[in-house]
Amino acid sequence: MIKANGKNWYYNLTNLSDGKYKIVINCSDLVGNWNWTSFEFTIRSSFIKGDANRDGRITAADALLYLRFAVGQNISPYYLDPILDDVTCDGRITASDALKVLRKAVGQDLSKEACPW
Ligand SMILES: [Ca+2]
Ligand SMILES: [Ca+2]
Repeated sequence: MIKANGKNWYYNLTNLSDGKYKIVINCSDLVGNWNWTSFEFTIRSSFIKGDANRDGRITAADALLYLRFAVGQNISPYYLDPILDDVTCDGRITASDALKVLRKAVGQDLSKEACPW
């Protein structure tokens, strides 16, 4: 149910599963002039940075998903967020992130790097 309080509108989205969502709002005034806006958000009930396939472990499979994402391949049903999943502290997912995930997967100590993990 949508609730309105003056010009502020409220709608609760509940029981969402993990994933990326987009909300599109279409609005019109009294004479039928239309405008619209949209925004995206991500829901994650549990989060381990580097765990691209969300199985609770960081493995070479995760590094491969990072690499596939970095080169523009569809990794559905998985997804990576350039901010949340970034492991190289540059705000994007690149092959460097994939390599760092692989290094983490094989147990390398990454705690003393410029972007510690
Ligand atoms: Ca994993
Ligand atoms: Ca990065």
